[in-house]
Amino acid sequence: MPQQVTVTEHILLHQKMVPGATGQFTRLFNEIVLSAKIISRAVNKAGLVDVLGFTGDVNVQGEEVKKLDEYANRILIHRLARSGVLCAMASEENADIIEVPESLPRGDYVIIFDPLDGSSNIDVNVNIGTIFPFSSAKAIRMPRSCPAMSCRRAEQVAAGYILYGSSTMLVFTSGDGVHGFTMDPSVGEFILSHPNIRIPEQGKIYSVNEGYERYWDRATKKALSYFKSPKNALRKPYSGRYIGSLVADFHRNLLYGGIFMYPADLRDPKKPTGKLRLTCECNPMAYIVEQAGGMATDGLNRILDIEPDHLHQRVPFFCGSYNDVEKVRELFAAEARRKKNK
Ligand code: AFP
Repeated sequence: MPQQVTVTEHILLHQKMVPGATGQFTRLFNEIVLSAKIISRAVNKAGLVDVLGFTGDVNVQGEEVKKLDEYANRILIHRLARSGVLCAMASEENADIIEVPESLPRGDYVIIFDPLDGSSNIDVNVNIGTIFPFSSAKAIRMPRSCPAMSCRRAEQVAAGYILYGSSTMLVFTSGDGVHGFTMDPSVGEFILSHPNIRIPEQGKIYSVNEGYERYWDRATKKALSYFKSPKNALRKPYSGRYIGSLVADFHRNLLYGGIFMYPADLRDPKKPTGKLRLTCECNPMAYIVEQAGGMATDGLNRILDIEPDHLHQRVPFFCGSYNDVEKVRELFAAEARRKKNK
């Protein structure tokens, strides 16, 4: 019988190797795993039970809240608050920090999550995901006023996502490589299926909402034309693939090689720096992609070096295979020089 390592076993083995480990990380991770199973069950039954459609509310981002979004948010808040290891948490769906009730024990960790990313795909049965970075508050100044501050790479101790796709997968890193686990529904466990994921250095896919090209800056337009040109490093045009669900687009590119782009655009004056949120979307994906050998930038800066100035800050995001993201950086640097010399 093949050896089957569950995610819990994997985490416990990891805990044994960390001197002075208190078990808090393991506890928090177990709550994430349980939440993932509960959300996955609801996602799999969507269409049969009353979880499709809108709640009628509008979230902090000004977006209409989907019922499944709200369900996933409630599950995560409920489970994580009871983990006993958090000093603060925040969700993409909530304007402010979510307090752990006084009656519950607290610990050294901070977690920010996007409970159900890609929610516009829910009602049409297309892949969606949950994203979570977490940080240790021990090593840093108390971040209660802005846990976003604690989710910079310097303090980020783990990041991962759950992809609700043709199967449910949990992919995460705690700083020693990226590992993927696939849910075996017959035993209700995530089993190690993709140890030590490495993103190909040279990609062959670009993922971007090309419909908005007319609103992009010059460097982004140049990047797109590079990826579509037969004179690029691949010596042929890249394939365009875009699901519109960050977790799914990211996961495909992580395994096959490629670049995901959500650039700044002038479409919505309220979001001139793009759509994706630094703390709960870009930071965790940047941490994962770097651990897998790739790169993530806003065009000029490494994503993990950007200091968040508020919880729901948005940034332009270019993430994926090393050579592809490096090319984007070169184009942005050249454009910055051109502007300076004008
Ligand atoms: P929704 O949660 O509103 O579907 O947004 C998903 C998302 O945040 C991210 O998962 C996608 O990559 C991106 O937005 C898609 O945005 P566009 O629809 O503007 O391409």
